[in-house]
Amino acid sequence: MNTRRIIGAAALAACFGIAGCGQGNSGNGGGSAASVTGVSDAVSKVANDRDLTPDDVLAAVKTYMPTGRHDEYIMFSSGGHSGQVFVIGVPSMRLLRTIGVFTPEPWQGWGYGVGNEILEAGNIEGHELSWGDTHHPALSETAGDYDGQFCFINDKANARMAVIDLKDFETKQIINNPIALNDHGGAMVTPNTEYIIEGGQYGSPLAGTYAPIEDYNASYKGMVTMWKFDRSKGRIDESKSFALELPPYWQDLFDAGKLDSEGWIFGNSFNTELAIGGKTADGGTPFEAGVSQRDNDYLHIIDYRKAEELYNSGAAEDVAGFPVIPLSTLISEGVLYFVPEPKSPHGVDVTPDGKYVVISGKLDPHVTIYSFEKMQATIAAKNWEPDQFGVPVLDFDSCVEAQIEVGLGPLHTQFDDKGYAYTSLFLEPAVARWTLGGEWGKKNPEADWTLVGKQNVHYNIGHLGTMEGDTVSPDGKYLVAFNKWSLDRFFPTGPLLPQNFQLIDIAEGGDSMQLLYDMPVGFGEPHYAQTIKADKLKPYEVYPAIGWDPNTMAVKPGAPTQGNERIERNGNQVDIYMTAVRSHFTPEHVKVKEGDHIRWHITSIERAKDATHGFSIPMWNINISLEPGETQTIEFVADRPGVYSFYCSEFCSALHLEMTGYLLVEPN
Ligand code: RUQ
Ligand code: CUA
Repeated sequence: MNTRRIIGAAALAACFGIAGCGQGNSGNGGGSAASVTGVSDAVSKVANDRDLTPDDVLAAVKTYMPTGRHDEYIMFSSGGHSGQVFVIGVPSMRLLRTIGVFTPEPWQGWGYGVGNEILEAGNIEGHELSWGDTHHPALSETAGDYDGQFCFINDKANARMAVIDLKDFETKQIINNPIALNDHGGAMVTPNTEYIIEGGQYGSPLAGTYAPIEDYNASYKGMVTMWKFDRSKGRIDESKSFALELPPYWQDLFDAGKLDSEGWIFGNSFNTELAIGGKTADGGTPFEAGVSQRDNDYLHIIDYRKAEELYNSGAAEDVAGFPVIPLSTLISEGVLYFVPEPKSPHGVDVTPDGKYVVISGKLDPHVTIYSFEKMQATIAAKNWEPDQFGVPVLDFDSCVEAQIEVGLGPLHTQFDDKGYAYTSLFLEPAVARWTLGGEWGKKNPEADWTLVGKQNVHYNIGHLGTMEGDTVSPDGKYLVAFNKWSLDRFFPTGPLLPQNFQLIDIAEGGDSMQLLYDMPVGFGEPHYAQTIKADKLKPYEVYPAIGWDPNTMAVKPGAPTQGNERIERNGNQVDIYMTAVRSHFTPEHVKVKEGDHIRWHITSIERAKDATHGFSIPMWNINISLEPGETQTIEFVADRPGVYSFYCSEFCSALHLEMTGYLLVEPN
């Protein structure tokens, strides 16, 4: 017999706590009770026909979003190799928006007329980069809580950082790190977003210079960069940013201290072996083995406020035009400490109260929890031994609060509102739920620092994210597992399979997690996501005024407006002032001469929500999106004579196909 088919209406009704299935509720004269009763019978039939269990039906009810209703949370996910950021509603797991960041994105015109200067600012020494490997989105914080204003994201591949303004969900800035080769430990923010942290990854000579790999210990460096964020301008201020030189261990992730530990940042590292890889025949040890020889690596404990003072007092040295505080200064001034951490660590996560730092070693089945207070006492007591670079290595036992065996391949940890922590277990693969100690530990009934439950995931989980899980007041409620392998979960799309975001209900305590939803992710390998309560976001519905420049977030002086559309010629410089509104461009004929330098200014004079126009000039690689009020300027040289029809590429109105015109390039 098919065990699933045992569910009858009663079992299903139990799934709908509100349904009162079979109790009648007659006489109520319609409204919800009567109709829900009816629905339950229908649901019962569908569930039987589709071979669904009561848990399946419950999961569906918990995630289904009726038309017109909005999700409670909004998740900002890295897009991995796509170089973008994806905006996803939780719990429905519906994709709401792609934000073009490091990679051109045609629908928004990102790189096709919109944002070109921002993308070009990310080129490296004249080399155009048309992709990035986005890893860790970080939402801006005020007093340790997401404030809904900005989102930052790193490009691990090319050591770049981007700023997205959540007023219009568009990228406003991309900066290159002038001294780093790649970054992994970014983006993380300090509790008031004074700084965006960008740790490096693989040791390298600073600033793209050359040094033989045999000189690794002396010439290769590690580093972490502190990018100063100017909230009023909504930009990173490079002139107030600085870096710290670290030993050439491979710095991995970072996290900022909060509350008790505010003013400090914590980063882990691997390859404290200083392995340089290479072939065994040449006396080398391949990286995989070489970087895993020691039992411990080093958690980096950094007093960034003290580093900031040093930078302000001129203690930084100039490396390729960028201020770097030398390692020797960090040591002598008491800015940098280490504490041993278990084998090949990966995640480093500060608890919501800021009192503890949780480390997971990929090759150790425990999470190790360090007490910030104990670290400080150990520093004060000078209970340390120097490492080979002279950095004080604090005594492990004096700093550790607890170790919990959670399972195989622990990576990252997140928190909820009930004093639980959740650690991803890459190898099992599962999510482990365990209890915190201290005041936060009192929020749940179980003993402190204890494993209380596990939830299998499918498969090979990397990061995981709870709702507002990196803040001083996480909401918990749901957890999303960011799984790297999906294997059998979806229809196989050839040998390249989607990743799998799995939504898990964590609202109840104890061992009661429920898997709710699988979201196939077919766009690169997203690493991490942060999720914010939707009502904290206050995006524009339309741009505030006609002629709005999203680059400056202000009205652009001289932007085309209705009634002053024109074409101005000055030698071979031609300025076109055009407006767009349903369903025409003005002017519709644009006549220029071969070789003219064109500046095409175009404003959408729409004020209606969602009345977006596109503006495309086929054959010229131009395709932009004009949201209501937006103005853009496109520049190109009309070096090909001919007749070209430009058109609106967004189905904006019944006469959308008529929203067109001619660009006539007269031959010389
Ligand atoms: S990390 S591998 Cu965030 Cu686990 Cu990039
Ligand atoms: Cu405007 Cu189509």
